Amino acid sequence: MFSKNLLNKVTLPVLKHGGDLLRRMIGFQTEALQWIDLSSGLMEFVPRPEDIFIVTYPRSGTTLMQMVLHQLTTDGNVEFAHISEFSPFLDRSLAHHLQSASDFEDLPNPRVFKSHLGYPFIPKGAGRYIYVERDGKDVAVSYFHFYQSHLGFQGNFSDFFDLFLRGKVMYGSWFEHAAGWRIHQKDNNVLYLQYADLKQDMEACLQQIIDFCQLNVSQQRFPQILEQCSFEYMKQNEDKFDHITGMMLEKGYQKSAFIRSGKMSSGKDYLTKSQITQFDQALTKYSLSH
Ligand code: PPS
Repeated sequence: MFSKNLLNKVTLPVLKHGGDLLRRMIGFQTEALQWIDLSSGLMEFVPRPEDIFIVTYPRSGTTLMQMVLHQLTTDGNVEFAHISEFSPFLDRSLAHHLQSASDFEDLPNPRVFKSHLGYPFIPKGAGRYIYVERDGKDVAVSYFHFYQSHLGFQGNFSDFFDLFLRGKVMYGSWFEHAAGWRIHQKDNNVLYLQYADLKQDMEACLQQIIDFCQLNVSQQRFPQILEQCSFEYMKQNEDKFDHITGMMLEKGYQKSAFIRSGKMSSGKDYLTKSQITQFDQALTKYSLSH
């Protein structure tokens, strides 16, 4: 009884606080390491004049813009496993070692990248930047839901909003991000769009994007593009766009591979003779020693 009481009163709180502290230290180190990996990846990145960067603060219409660019640079194809195949998430790929700068060398022109980087950090070259700004209050709400559904955030909206206002969220202050890009909205290589305009007048935005990227797309294709970029279409095909599927595929995980074949004796057919011998030897050794 003495030891159980001691465990409850002393050891558990020490373990808990020690664990929290360790978690925070590891979190801090992980973030620092990701920043180092991202910075070195960005230094190795070789920009091309044909590059198109879709840049946003998170939750501002990035995925919609990726789909728009995919539609405008293909014949309307939707036969992809995930939109990140077409436009990789530059910062995440580099920071998490999912892809390296040299992997991007294999992509055909125009390469289209998704990024949430602030203006000072985005690779500079002769390429084009499409920045989408969304009402900051709407971003806060969308980001709060993302933090809850994808990042295990336990607090309520008020807790999140406080962090958001102080820029203590991933990609920092929305105010700084938007202001940093807004200064460059008139630059020749920047097209500055509003999420609200994409919602209210996508046709006009399509034309602006076509002109800005010097693409050859006739207006006859607009109805199909509008349909395939609609909220309803993308919601119905969510696994082609969502964060988790994208991340899993980038990490090399495969879809529909968990409930795989469910057959007996497939090991015998799959293993080579030498692998079967190795297995049998290990089994014999294990049986002898137990
Ligand atoms: S992320 O995680 O940063 O890549 O998110 P992002 O794609 O930038 O933004 C997600 C929000 O965009 C909405 N969304 C759309 N709106 C209109 N039309 C289409 N087709 C579309 N696709 C995605 C998505 O629902 C998120 O907004 P909220 O307010 O959370 O619904």
